[in-house]
Amino acid sequence: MNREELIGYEIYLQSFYDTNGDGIGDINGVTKKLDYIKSLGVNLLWITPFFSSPLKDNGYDVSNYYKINPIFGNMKDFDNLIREAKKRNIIIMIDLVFNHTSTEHKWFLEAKKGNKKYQNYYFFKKNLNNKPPTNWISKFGGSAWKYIPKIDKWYLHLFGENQADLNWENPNVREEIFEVVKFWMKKGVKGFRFDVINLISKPKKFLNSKSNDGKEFYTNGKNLHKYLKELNKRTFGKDKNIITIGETSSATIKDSTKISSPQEKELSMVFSFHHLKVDYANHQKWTLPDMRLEELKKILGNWTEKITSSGGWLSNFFSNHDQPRHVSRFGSNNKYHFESATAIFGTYLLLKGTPFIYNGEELGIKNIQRKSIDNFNDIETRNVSTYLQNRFKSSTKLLKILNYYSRDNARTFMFWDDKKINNGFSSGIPWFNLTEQELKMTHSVKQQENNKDSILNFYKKLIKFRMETNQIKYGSILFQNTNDSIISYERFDDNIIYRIVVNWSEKKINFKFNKNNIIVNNYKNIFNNYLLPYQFLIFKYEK
Ligand code: TEU
Ligand code: CA
Repeated sequence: MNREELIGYEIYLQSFYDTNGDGIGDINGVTKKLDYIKSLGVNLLWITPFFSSPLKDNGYDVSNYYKINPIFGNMKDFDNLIREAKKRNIIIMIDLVFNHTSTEHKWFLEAKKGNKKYQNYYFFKKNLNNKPPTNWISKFGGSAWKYIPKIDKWYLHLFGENQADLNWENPNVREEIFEVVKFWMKKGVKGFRFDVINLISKPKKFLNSKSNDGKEFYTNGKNLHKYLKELNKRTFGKDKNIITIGETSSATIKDSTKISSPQEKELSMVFSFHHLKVDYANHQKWTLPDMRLEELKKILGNWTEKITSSGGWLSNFFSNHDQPRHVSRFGSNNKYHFESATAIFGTYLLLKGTPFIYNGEELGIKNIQRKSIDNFNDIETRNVSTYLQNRFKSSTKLLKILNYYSRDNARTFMFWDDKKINNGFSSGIPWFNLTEQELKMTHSVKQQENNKDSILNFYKKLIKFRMETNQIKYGSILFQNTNDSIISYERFDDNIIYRIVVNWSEKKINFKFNKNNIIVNNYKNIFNNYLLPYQFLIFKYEK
């Protein structure tokens, strides 16, 4: 399938569907719901990591790349999933985490014992003056180095201390990684997401950082493109049907274009995150949100136009398992819930690129509210909160910030049937606790399937429209200069123009248009001189 024709969907495995009553979503749960996924119009299914793991970061800490964690199922279940997905023309995309391994991976266990060969699989540095080798900060808070007294050395971990960074400079490490990819290719996997892939190239010398976090030394490092080319050539590059996505936070337009341009032979596309930092105050995630819509418009326009016109390709999305639920973040939880959920979806679905839906957003699932700091589940939120506690005098403010950004928001389970226990997610006790009130916050799949005016049915209708419309799949894109809270762009070829107009606010906005050109609208009534709150419109014009 071509990149233009793909509709992606991300499944957070432990929260999707539990088939054996242990409270944890599993591989068989995905297989059971393939018809649902198909009914949405999805043909590319990304499943978060299911490999052996101590689950300190919910599977992004892999201890064996060749084995399936028994809580998610076994190899037979996986083979069955691949087979059933294939019958429905759905590509399964697995999530490979190669920037780091779990500290329980056998390579790390060897290294920890003093084995030089395996120490060279990671970044181990001699202890000089009982201080970390550099001042770099882990993305989950605290120093990026951890000391092991027994061998008197420090190792690098850009994420949690149980996630040790792999040394891609070591050719043996790259060989090991290629073997893993080939193993899953042999199993018939046709899609790979590469976790934080633009962090893999580390510097030769480890120096102190002026900005104090070290990002400048390892983000889009010197050998990134070289390694991606090698990975491509040695593994998936041999199969034209394989789709690959790089998760590349903080990549530049230039690097993203290069990574995703077919002639460069690196990856098929990238996930960029700049548009999801538009509410960070002072470029800091853990602050009270300060939404800048102008910046969002600029980034969406700039990135999509520049990258796609130079041959590169983006995966477009507003939610994933690391982000707050977008309807709560950028839209409305109450009065305009339907309107804002459909408006945000329409904004990104019709962009040039491959759209990615995050499980539950098609129901309009909302953020949750933890009542106390101790109630958070996610490792990032927990770590970060310990470092933030001294910065905030009031714990109410800190709790507000944590509730806004915490990854727990994204990890709530799917609502299949509100008549059933745990909304049909599991017959047991879910790994993720929701209050009675939270269980009622959004209608389930079953209820929305039976309501033609639901968010879910709007998703289906719009996906169908995208799939049937060449100008949206293959056409050009041009953002419009709009003031106020309107996001608008055109998708066109030589004959037809579609103009997408979205009101990203709760205000009515003066805006004149011809009703006869409207082909999609998320309201029943239309006034031709203003846009209603979160109104989403598609106009069609013949050239
Ligand atoms: O995410 C990388 C990443 O950039 C986010 O975790 C980000 O650092 C965080 O949300 C910023 O505040 C990937 C995975 O998607 C994530 O789930 C993993 O925890 C992380 O890598 C480490 O593997
Ligand atoms: Ca289970």
